[in-house]
Amino acid sequence: MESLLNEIAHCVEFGKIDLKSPYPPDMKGKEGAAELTKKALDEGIPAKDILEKGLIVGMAKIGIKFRANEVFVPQVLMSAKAMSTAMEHIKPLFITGAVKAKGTFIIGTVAGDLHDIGKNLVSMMIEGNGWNVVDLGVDVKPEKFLEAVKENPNSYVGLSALLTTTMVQMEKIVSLIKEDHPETKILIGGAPVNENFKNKIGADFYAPDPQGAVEYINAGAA
Ligand code: B1M
Repeated sequence: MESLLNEIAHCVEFGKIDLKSPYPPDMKGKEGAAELTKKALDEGIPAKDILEKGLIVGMAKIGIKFRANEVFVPQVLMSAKAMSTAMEHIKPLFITGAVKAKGTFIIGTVAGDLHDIGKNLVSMMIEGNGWNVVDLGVDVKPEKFLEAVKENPNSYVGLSALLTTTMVQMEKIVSLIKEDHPETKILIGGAPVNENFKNKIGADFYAPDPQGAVEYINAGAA
């Protein structure tokens, strides 16, 4: 069992999606995360173990490498694709209750801002870590964040901004959410924001990268 879970983690870490995927070249012709996840389920390995000891382990490794600049955006995207393809086999078990998400994470790029590459990476890393993600997309108005919080009590909220002209939206969103739901934890990220800005607007956490966001919410869920 352990070796199969290690193989699944390896496929996710190196972005090996399935048998027909030619990437990475040294794994061409081999089974990928999709087939191995199916095999593990067929062998009776609990879905929770496949998720926590296989898929999530692979995503965590790629997140750490990305933070250390050992890999770049394309590799993270391949890992996320391997993870999400494998998750197609696991997702039905969420519905039956055999696997439980760690919690819900709401994310969006703030109003006026259309940049979504960084936001998507954060979203994928968090989903890959066993969270239910509600991705509101780009150009998200403060009221839409509030609505999502109401619909998903006890969720974390992640705000992304790439423009100095749109980062100011974060302050509005934080105060709107905190007014009605002071217990909601809000984390922010994106190139123009930093720790000082986080303190100024009353957000709970500044994550410079996706791994930082994952570690923060995982610590809260522990
Ligand atoms: Co725009 N753009 N752009 N752009 N763009 C920047 C951001 C800019 C720095 C370029 C420059 O001038 N040097 C500049 C902003 C300047 C400023 O505000 N100080 C800029 C500008 C000015 C603009 C326009 C205004 C240009 C124009 O039309 N005159 C316009 C605005 C449109 C709008 O949003 N309303 C515009 C448009 C665009 C495109 C549409 C062409 C395209 C976006 C495509 C898309 O996202 N689908 C684009 C792009 C691609 C860029 C650059 C080149 C790359 C951004 C990116 O995706 N980086 C960017 C310059 C640059 O960064 N070199 C630039 C890769 C991505 C992985 O990094 O998003 O930083 P990043 O995310 C990181 C971290 O920040 C963090 O994790 C990610 C992974 O490490 N992170 C979080 C992000 N969100 C997080 C949330 C978290 C935690 C971590 O928790 C919740």
